[in-house]
Amino acid sequence: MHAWPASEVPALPGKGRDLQIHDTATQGKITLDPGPVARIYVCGITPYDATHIGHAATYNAFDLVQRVWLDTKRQVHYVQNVTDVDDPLLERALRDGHDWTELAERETALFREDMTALRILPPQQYIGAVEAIPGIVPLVERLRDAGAAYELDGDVYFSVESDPHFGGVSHLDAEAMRLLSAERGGDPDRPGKKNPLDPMLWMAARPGEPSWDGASLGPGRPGWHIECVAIALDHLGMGFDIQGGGSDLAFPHHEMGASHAQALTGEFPMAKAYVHAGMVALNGEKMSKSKGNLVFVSALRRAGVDPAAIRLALLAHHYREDWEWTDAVLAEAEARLARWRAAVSRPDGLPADALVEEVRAALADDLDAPAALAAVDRWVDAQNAADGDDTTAPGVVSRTVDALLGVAL
Ligand code: 5CA
Ligand code: ZN
Repeated sequence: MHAWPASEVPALPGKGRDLQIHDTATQGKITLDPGPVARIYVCGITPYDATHIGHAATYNAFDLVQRVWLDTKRQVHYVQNVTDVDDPLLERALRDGHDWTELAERETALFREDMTALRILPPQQYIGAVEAIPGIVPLVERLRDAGAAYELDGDVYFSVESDPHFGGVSHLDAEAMRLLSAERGGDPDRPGKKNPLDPMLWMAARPGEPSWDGASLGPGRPGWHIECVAIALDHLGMGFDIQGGGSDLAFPHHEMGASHAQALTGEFPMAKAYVHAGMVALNGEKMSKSKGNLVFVSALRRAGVDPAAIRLALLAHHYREDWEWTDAVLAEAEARLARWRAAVSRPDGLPADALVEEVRAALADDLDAPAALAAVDRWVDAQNAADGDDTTAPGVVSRTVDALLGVAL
Protein backbone atom coordinates (compact mmCIF):
# COMPACT_ATOMS: atom_id res chain seq x y z
CA MET A 1 0.00 0.00 0.00
CA HIS A 2 1.19 3.52 -0.49
CA ALA A 3 1.42 5.83 2.51
CA TRP A 4 1.07 9.62 2.22
CA PRO A 5 3.41 12.48 1.29
CA ALA A 6 5.94 13.75 3.83
CA SER A 7 6.08 17.41 4.71
CA GLU A 8 9.63 18.74 4.72
CA VAL A 9 11.44 18.75 8.07
CA PRO A 10 13.73 21.78 8.36
CA ALA A 11 17.22 21.11 9.79
CA LEU A 12 17.88 22.96 13.04
CA PRO A 13 21.16 24.38 14.34
CA GLY A 14 23.10 21.98 16.60
CA LYS A 15 21.85 18.52 17.41
CA GLY A 16 18.89 17.10 19.30
CA ARG A 17 18.94 14.99 22.44
CA ASP A 18 18.42 11.27 22.89
CA LEU A 19 14.86 10.30 23.67
CA GLN A 20 13.81 9.17 27.14
CA ILE A 21 10.46 7.46 26.96
CA HIS A 22 8.04 5.68 29.27
CA ASP A 23 8.09 1.94 28.58
CA THR A 24 4.97 0.02 29.59
CA ALA A 25 6.93 -3.25 29.95
CA THR A 26 9.52 -1.97 32.44
CA GLN A 27 6.99 0.48 33.90
CA GLY A 28 9.36 3.44 33.85
CA LYS A 29 11.27 5.86 31.70
CA ILE A 30 14.15 4.46 29.68
CA THR A 31 16.71 6.18 27.49
CA LEU A 32 16.66 4.67 24.05
CA ASP A 33 19.93 4.34 22.25
CA PRO A 34 18.99 3.44 18.69
CA GLY A 35 21.71 2.91 16.13
CA PRO A 36 22.03 5.18 13.10
CA VAL A 37 18.63 3.91 11.99
CA ALA A 38 15.94 4.01 14.68
CA ARG A 39 13.21 1.41 14.19
CA ILE A 40 9.57 1.93 15.12
CA TYR A 41 6.34 0.05 14.47
CA VAL A 42 3.05 1.81 15.18
CA CYS A 43 -0.26 -0.01 14.93
CA GLY A 44 -2.42 1.48 12.20
CA ILE A 45 -6.15 1.94 11.85
CA THR A 46 -8.90 -0.56 11.24
CA PRO A 47 -10.40 1.40 8.37
CA TYR A 48 -14.12 1.58 8.95
CA ASP A 49 -14.52 5.01 10.56
CA ALA A 50 -11.45 7.18 10.22
CA THR A 51 -9.85 9.47 11.46
CA HIS A 52 -11.17 10.58 14.82
CA ILE A 53 -9.33 12.86 17.25
CA GLY A 54 -8.25 9.86 19.34
CA HIS A 55 -6.48 8.31 16.35
CA ALA A 56 -4.94 11.68 15.49
CA ALA A 57 -3.65 12.12 19.06
CA THR A 58 -1.96 8.71 19.00
CA TYR A 59 -0.31 9.24 15.60
CA ASN A 60 0.73 12.74 16.68
CA ALA A 61 2.57 11.22 19.68
CA PHE A 62 4.57 8.85 17.50
CA ASP A 63 5.23 11.62 15.01
CA LEU A 64 7.00 13.46 17.82
CA VAL A 65 9.17 10.39 18.38
CA GLN A 66 10.12 10.48 14.74
CA ARG A 67 10.90 14.21 14.85
CA VAL A 68 13.07 13.89 17.98
CA TRP A 69 15.06 11.10 16.31
CA LEU A 70 15.45 13.01 13.04
CA ASP A 71 16.77 15.96 15.05
CA THR A 72 19.50 13.67 16.45
CA LYS A 73 20.55 13.22 12.78
CA ARG A 74 19.43 9.62 12.73
CA GLN A 75 17.39 7.99 10.04
CA VAL A 76 14.06 6.56 11.08
CA HIS A 77 12.60 3.30 9.80
CA TYR A 78 8.91 3.55 10.51
CA VAL A 79 6.43 0.79 9.69
CA GLN A 80 2.66 0.94 10.09
CA ASN A 81 -0.13 -1.50 9.21
CA VAL A 82 -3.73 -1.16 8.11
CA THR A 83 -6.04 -3.82 9.54
CA ASP A 84 -7.94 -4.05 6.29
CA VAL A 85 -9.65 -7.33 7.14
CA ASP A 86 -11.00 -8.05 10.62
CA ASP A 87 -14.33 -8.72 12.36
CA PRO A 88 -15.28 -5.08 13.11
CA LEU A 89 -14.65 -4.00 9.52
CA LEU A 90 -16.65 -6.89 8.08
CA GLU A 91 -19.48 -6.29 10.58
CA ARG A 92 -19.68 -2.59 9.69
CA ALA A 93 -19.70 -3.30 5.95
CA LEU A 94 -22.46 -5.88 6.43
CA ARG A 95 -24.52 -3.51 8.63
CA ASP A 96 -24.33 -0.68 6.08
CA GLY A 97 -24.63 -2.86 2.99
CA HIS A 98 -21.19 -1.87 1.68
CA ASP A 99 -18.52 -3.94 0.04
CA TRP A 100 -15.85 -4.39 2.77
CA THR A 101 -12.93 -3.74 0.41
CA GLU A 102 -14.48 -0.48 -0.78
CA LEU A 103 -15.15 0.60 2.79
CA ALA A 104 -11.54 -0.12 3.76
CA GLU A 105 -10.15 1.70 0.72
CA ARG A 106 -12.34 4.75 1.25
CA GLU A 107 -11.50 5.12 4.93
CA THR A 108 -7.79 4.49 4.35
CA ALA A 109 -7.78 7.22 1.68
CA LEU A 110 -9.42 9.61 4.13
CA PHE A 111 -6.87 8.68 6.81
CA ARG A 112 -4.03 9.50 4.40
CA GLU A 113 -5.57 12.90 3.69
CA ASP A 114 -5.97 13.63 7.39
CA MET A 115 -2.40 12.58 8.19
CA THR A 116 -1.09 14.77 5.37
CA ALA A 117 -3.13 17.76 6.57
CA LEU A 118 -1.85 17.28 10.14
CA ARG A 119 1.76 17.03 8.87
CA ILE A 120 2.21 13.59 10.43
CA LEU A 121 5.27 12.09 8.75
CA PRO A 122 4.46 8.88 6.86
CA PRO A 123 5.88 5.41 7.53
CA GLN A 124 8.32 4.00 4.98
CA GLN A 125 6.21 0.86 4.75
CA TYR A 126 2.45 1.05 5.01
CA ILE A 127 1.19 -2.52 4.84
CA GLY A 128 -2.32 -3.92 4.74
CA ALA A 129 -3.24 -7.13 6.54
CA VAL A 130 -4.50 -8.61 3.27
CA GLU A 131 -1.21 -8.02 1.46
CA ALA A 132 0.66 -9.49 4.46
CA ILE A 133 -1.20 -12.84 4.36
CA PRO A 134 1.46 -14.72 2.30
CA GLY A 135 3.98 -13.83 5.04
CA ILE A 136 1.63 -14.64 7.90
CA VAL A 137 0.79 -18.22 6.85
CA PRO A 138 4.34 -19.63 7.23
CA LEU A 139 4.69 -17.98 10.65
CA VAL A 140 1.52 -19.68 11.90
CA GLU A 141 2.74 -22.99 10.45
CA ARG A 142 6.07 -22.54 12.25
CA LEU A 143 4.37 -21.82 15.57
CA ARG A 144 2.16 -24.88 15.14
CA ASP A 145 5.07 -27.12 14.16
CA ALA A 146 7.05 -25.90 17.19
CA GLY A 147 4.16 -26.78 19.52
CA ALA A 148 3.38 -23.13 20.32
CA ALA A 149 0.02 -23.29 18.54
CA TYR A 150 -2.80 -25.82 18.30
CA GLU A 151 -5.87 -26.50 16.24
CA LEU A 152 -9.45 -26.21 17.46
CA ASP A 153 -12.18 -27.14 14.95
CA GLY A 154 -10.03 -25.90 12.08
CA ASP A 155 -9.01 -22.63 13.75
CA VAL A 156 -5.44 -22.25 15.00
CA TYR A 157 -4.71 -20.78 18.45
CA PHE A 158 -1.50 -19.49 19.97
CA SER A 159 -0.61 -21.05 23.29
CA VAL A 160 0.31 -18.21 25.65
CA GLU A 161 2.21 -20.69 27.82
CA SER A 162 4.79 -21.10 25.05
CA ASP A 163 6.33 -17.72 25.90
CA PRO A 164 7.95 -17.54 29.34
CA HIS A 165 7.73 -13.75 29.15
CA PHE A 166 3.95 -13.70 28.57
CA GLY A 167 2.38 -11.01 30.77
CA GLY A 168 5.51 -8.89 30.86
CA VAL A 169 4.21 -6.09 28.65
CA SER A 170 0.99 -5.19 30.44
CA HIS A 171 1.49 -6.64 33.98
CA LEU A 172 -2.17 -7.48 34.49
CA ASP A 173 -3.62 -10.15 36.73
CA ALA A 174 -5.45 -13.15 35.25
CA GLU A 175 -8.93 -11.74 35.85
CA ALA A 176 -8.13 -8.38 34.22
CA MET A 177 -6.61 -10.18 31.24
CA ARG A 178 -9.70 -12.32 30.85
CA LEU A 179 -12.03 -9.32 30.92
CA LEU A 180 -9.97 -7.31 28.45
CA SER A 181 -9.55 -10.30 26.18
CA ALA A 182 -13.36 -10.66 25.97
CA GLU A 183 -13.76 -6.93 25.34
CA ARG A 184 -11.03 -6.61 22.72
CA GLY A 185 -11.51 -9.32 20.14
CA GLY A 186 -10.64 -12.44 22.16
CA ASP A 187 -12.88 -15.42 22.97
CA PRO A 188 -11.96 -16.55 26.51
CA ASP A 189 -15.20 -18.51 26.89
CA ARG A 190 -14.79 -20.73 23.85
CA PRO A 191 -14.72 -24.35 25.03
CA GLY A 192 -11.71 -26.49 24.17
CA LYS A 193 -8.99 -23.84 24.47
CA LYS A 194 -5.88 -24.75 26.45
CA ASN A 195 -5.87 -21.37 28.14
CA PRO A 196 -8.89 -19.02 27.92
CA LEU A 197 -6.55 -16.20 26.92
CA ASP A 198 -5.06 -18.01 23.90
CA PRO A 199 -5.64 -15.78 20.85
CA MET A 200 -6.48 -16.92 17.36
CA LEU A 201 -3.67 -17.03 14.82
CA TRP A 202 -5.66 -18.30 11.87
CA MET A 203 -9.43 -18.41 11.53
CA ALA A 204 -10.76 -21.13 9.22
CA ALA A 205 -13.01 -19.80 6.44
CA ARG A 206 -16.56 -19.00 7.54
CA PRO A 207 -19.49 -19.06 5.11
CA GLY A 208 -20.09 -15.64 3.56
CA GLU A 209 -16.77 -14.23 4.78
CA PRO A 210 -13.63 -13.57 2.73
CA SER A 211 -10.86 -16.15 2.98
CA TRP A 212 -7.40 -16.76 1.57
CA ASP A 213 -5.20 -19.73 0.81
CA GLY A 214 -3.59 -20.84 4.06
CA ALA A 215 -1.45 -23.71 2.67
CA SER A 216 -1.41 -26.45 5.34
CA LEU A 217 -3.69 -24.32 7.56
CA GLY A 218 -6.51 -24.50 5.03
CA PRO A 219 -8.41 -21.50 3.70
CA GLY A 220 -9.07 -18.73 6.21
CA ARG A 221 -7.90 -15.36 7.43
CA PRO A 222 -5.30 -14.18 9.92
CA GLY A 223 -5.78 -13.27 13.57
CA TRP A 224 -5.18 -9.68 14.60
CA HIS A 225 -1.95 -9.93 16.62
CA ILE A 226 -0.02 -12.11 14.15
CA GLU A 227 -0.79 -9.52 11.47
CA CYS A 228 1.31 -6.87 13.20
CA VAL A 229 4.04 -9.33 14.20
CA ALA A 230 4.47 -10.60 10.64
CA ILE A 231 4.70 -7.05 9.26
CA ALA A 232 7.05 -5.83 12.01
CA LEU A 233 9.42 -8.81 11.79
CA ASP A 234 9.45 -8.74 8.00
CA HIS A 235 10.50 -5.09 7.82
CA LEU A 236 12.19 -4.32 11.15
CA GLY A 237 13.34 -7.65 12.61
CA MET A 238 13.49 -8.44 16.35
CA GLY A 239 14.67 -5.96 18.97
CA PHE A 240 13.34 -2.84 17.27
CA ASP A 241 13.20 0.34 19.30
CA ILE A 242 9.51 1.13 19.80
CA GLN A 243 6.23 -0.73 19.46
CA GLY A 244 3.59 1.97 19.67
CA GLY A 245 -0.14 2.47 19.86
CA GLY A 246 -2.89 3.69 22.14
CA SER A 247 -3.13 2.36 25.71
CA ASP A 248 -6.06 0.14 24.67
CA LEU A 249 -3.54 -1.94 22.70
CA ALA A 250 -1.25 -2.83 25.63
CA PHE A 251 -3.45 -5.85 26.32
CA PRO A 252 -4.14 -8.08 24.54
CA HIS A 253 -2.67 -6.78 21.28
CA HIS A 254 0.89 -5.85 22.23
CA GLU A 255 1.17 -8.52 24.92
CA MET A 256 0.15 -11.24 22.45
CA GLY A 257 2.24 -9.78 19.64
CA ALA A 258 5.36 -9.78 21.79
CA SER A 259 4.72 -13.41 22.79
CA HIS A 260 4.14 -14.49 19.18
CA ALA A 261 7.42 -12.89 18.11
CA GLN A 262 9.37 -14.22 21.09
CA ALA A 263 8.01 -17.75 20.61
CA LEU A 264 8.83 -17.59 16.90
CA THR A 265 12.41 -16.41 17.24
CA GLY A 266 13.47 -17.50 20.73
CA GLU A 267 14.73 -13.93 21.16
CA PHE A 268 13.69 -11.37 23.76
CA PRO A 269 12.40 -8.70 23.67
CA MET A 270 10.52 -8.00 20.47
CA ALA A 271 10.75 -4.25 21.14
CA LYS A 272 12.99 -2.23 23.44
CA ALA A 273 10.07 -0.04 24.49
CA TYR A 274 6.31 -0.49 24.41
CA VAL A 275 4.89 2.99 24.24
CA HIS A 276 1.23 3.79 24.79
CA ALA A 277 -0.73 6.96 24.24
CA GLY A 278 -3.63 7.92 26.50
CA MET A 279 -7.25 7.77 25.38
CA VAL A 280 -9.14 10.80 24.13
CA ALA A 281 -12.71 11.02 25.35
CA LEU A 282 -15.82 12.87 24.22
CA ASN A 283 -18.72 13.56 26.56
CA GLY A 284 -17.05 11.61 29.34
CA GLU A 285 -16.42 8.41 27.42
CA LYS A 286 -13.49 7.08 25.38
CA MET A 287 -13.93 8.13 21.77
CA SER A 288 -14.56 4.87 19.97
CA LYS A 289 -15.97 3.59 16.74
CA SER A 290 -18.12 1.08 18.55
CA LYS A 291 -19.73 3.79 20.72
CA GLY A 292 -19.94 6.30 17.88
CA ASN A 293 -18.99 9.33 20.04
CA LEU A 294 -16.53 10.61 17.49
CA VAL A 295 -15.09 13.91 16.29
CA PHE A 296 -13.57 13.41 12.87
CA VAL A 297 -10.49 15.28 11.67
CA SER A 298 -12.01 15.43 8.18
CA ALA A 299 -15.24 16.99 9.52
CA LEU A 300 -13.27 19.67 11.34
CA ARG A 301 -11.27 20.36 8.18
CA ARG A 302 -14.45 20.60 6.11
CA ALA A 303 -15.81 23.07 8.65
CA GLY A 304 -12.79 25.28 7.92
CA VAL A 305 -10.68 24.49 11.01
CA ASP A 306 -6.98 24.98 10.30
CA PRO A 307 -5.20 21.58 10.66
CA ALA A 308 -2.37 23.41 12.45
CA ALA A 309 -4.87 24.36 15.17
CA ILE A 310 -6.02 20.72 15.46
CA ARG A 311 -2.40 19.72 15.87
CA LEU A 312 -1.82 22.36 18.56
CA ALA A 313 -4.90 21.09 20.38
CA LEU A 314 -3.37 17.59 20.43
CA LEU A 315 0.03 18.90 21.49
CA ALA A 316 -1.49 20.74 24.46
CA HIS A 317 -1.94 17.35 26.19
CA HIS A 318 0.83 15.06 27.32
CA TYR A 319 0.61 11.92 25.20
CA ARG A 320 0.26 9.60 28.20
CA GLU A 321 -2.67 11.50 29.63
CA ASP A 322 -6.31 10.53 29.08
CA TRP A 323 -8.11 13.73 28.10
CA GLU A 324 -11.37 15.06 26.86
CA TRP A 325 -11.98 16.82 23.54
CA THR A 326 -14.13 19.95 23.94
CA ASP A 327 -14.85 23.07 21.90
CA ALA A 328 -12.76 25.02 24.42
CA VAL A 329 -9.70 22.86 23.70
CA LEU A 330 -9.98 23.75 20.02
CA ALA A 331 -10.70 27.44 20.68
CA GLU A 332 -7.61 27.70 22.88
CA ALA A 333 -5.48 26.09 20.18
CA GLU A 334 -6.82 28.48 17.55
CA ALA A 335 -6.00 31.47 19.76
CA ARG A 336 -2.49 30.12 20.40
CA LEU A 337 -1.93 29.58 16.67
CA ALA A 338 -2.95 33.20 15.97
CA ARG A 339 -0.58 34.53 18.68
CA TRP A 340 2.31 32.42 17.38
CA ARG A 341 1.70 33.47 13.77
CA ALA A 342 1.57 37.15 14.73
CA ALA A 343 4.86 36.81 16.60
CA VAL A 344 6.80 35.17 13.77
CA SER A 345 5.35 37.40 11.06
CA ARG A 346 7.32 40.40 12.35
CA PRO A 347 10.53 41.11 10.46
CA ASP A 348 12.70 41.09 13.59
CA GLY A 349 12.63 39.07 16.74
CA LEU A 350 14.06 38.25 20.14
CA PRO A 351 16.95 35.78 20.32
CA ALA A 352 15.70 32.22 20.12
CA ASP A 353 18.72 29.94 20.61
CA ALA A 354 17.57 29.10 24.12
CA LEU A 355 14.08 28.31 22.82
CA VAL A 356 15.38 25.66 20.40
CA GLU A 357 17.13 23.93 23.32
CA GLU A 358 14.07 24.21 25.57
CA VAL A 359 11.81 22.58 22.98
CA ARG A 360 14.40 19.87 22.40
CA ALA A 361 14.74 19.19 26.12
CA ALA A 362 10.97 19.06 26.64
CA LEU A 363 10.36 16.56 23.84
CA ALA A 364 13.36 14.39 24.69
CA ASP A 365 11.90 14.04 28.20
CA ASP A 366 9.09 11.57 27.44
CA LEU A 367 7.64 13.77 24.67
CA ASP A 368 6.55 16.58 26.96
CA ALA A 369 4.72 18.58 24.30
CA PRO A 370 2.85 20.81 26.80
CA ALA A 371 6.23 21.95 28.18
CA ALA A 372 7.41 22.60 24.61
CA LEU A 373 4.30 24.71 23.94
CA ALA A 374 4.88 26.64 27.17
CA ALA A 375 8.43 27.45 26.06
CA VAL A 376 7.21 28.76 22.71
CA ASP A 377 4.44 30.70 24.49
CA ARG A 378 7.05 32.48 26.63
CA TRP A 379 9.06 33.54 23.57
CA VAL A 380 5.89 34.56 21.70
CA ASP A 381 4.58 36.66 24.62
CA ALA A 382 7.91 38.45 24.98
CA GLN A 383 8.14 38.95 21.24
CA ASN A 384 4.60 40.31 20.95
CA ALA A 385 5.38 42.73 23.82
CA ALA A 386 8.80 43.81 22.49
CA ASP A 387 9.37 47.19 20.84
CA GLY A 388 10.61 45.88 17.53
CA ASP A 389 14.26 46.97 17.80
CA ASP A 390 15.69 43.48 18.03
CA THR A 391 17.77 42.12 15.24
CA THR A 392 17.37 38.33 15.21
CA ALA A 393 15.14 37.07 12.41
CA PRO A 394 12.30 34.98 13.88
CA GLY A 395 12.78 32.31 11.19
CA VAL A 396 14.49 29.95 13.61
CA VAL A 397 11.34 29.89 15.73
CA SER A 398 9.17 28.91 12.77
CA ARG A 399 11.68 26.26 11.80
CA THR A 400 11.81 24.85 15.34
CA VAL A 401 8.02 24.69 15.61
CA ASP A 402 7.84 23.09 12.18
CA ALA A 403 10.68 20.57 12.63
CA LEU A 404 9.94 19.43 16.18
CA LEU A 405 6.20 19.99 16.60
CA GLY A 406 5.00 19.59 12.99
CA VAL A 407 3.18 22.92 13.03
CA ALA A 408 3.60 25.22 10.05
CA LEU A 409 3.34 28.87 11.08
N1 5CA B 1 -5.88 -1.77 13.67
C1 5CA B 1 -5.73 -1.84 15.09
C2 5CA B 1 -4.29 -1.82 15.50
S1 5CA B 1 -3.33 -3.06 14.71
C3 5CA B 1 -6.49 -0.72 15.78
O1 5CA B 1 -6.47 -0.67 17.00
N2 5CA B 1 -7.12 0.14 14.98
S2 5CA B 1 -8.01 1.36 15.53
O2 5CA B 1 -8.48 2.04 14.33
O3 5CA B 1 -8.98 0.91 16.43
O4 5CA B 1 -7.07 2.31 16.31
C4 5CA B 1 -5.95 2.90 15.67
C5 5CA B 1 -5.03 3.53 16.73
O5 5CA B 1 -5.72 4.59 17.41
C6 5CA B 1 -4.61 2.54 17.83
O6 5CA B 1 -3.27 2.81 18.21
C7 5CA B 1 -5.53 2.87 18.98
O7 5CA B 1 -4.95 2.56 20.22
C8 5CA B 1 -5.71 4.37 18.80
N3 5CA B 1 -6.97 4.88 19.37
C9 5CA B 1 -8.21 4.39 19.17
N4 5CA B 1 -9.12 5.11 19.87
C10 5CA B 1 -8.44 6.07 20.54
C11 5CA B 1 -8.80 7.12 21.45
N5 5CA B 1 -10.07 7.35 21.80
N6 5CA B 1 -7.82 7.91 21.94
C12 5CA B 1 -6.52 7.71 21.58
N7 5CA B 1 -6.11 6.74 20.72
C13 5CA B 1 -7.05 5.92 20.22
ZN1 ZN C 1 -1.36 -3.71 15.64
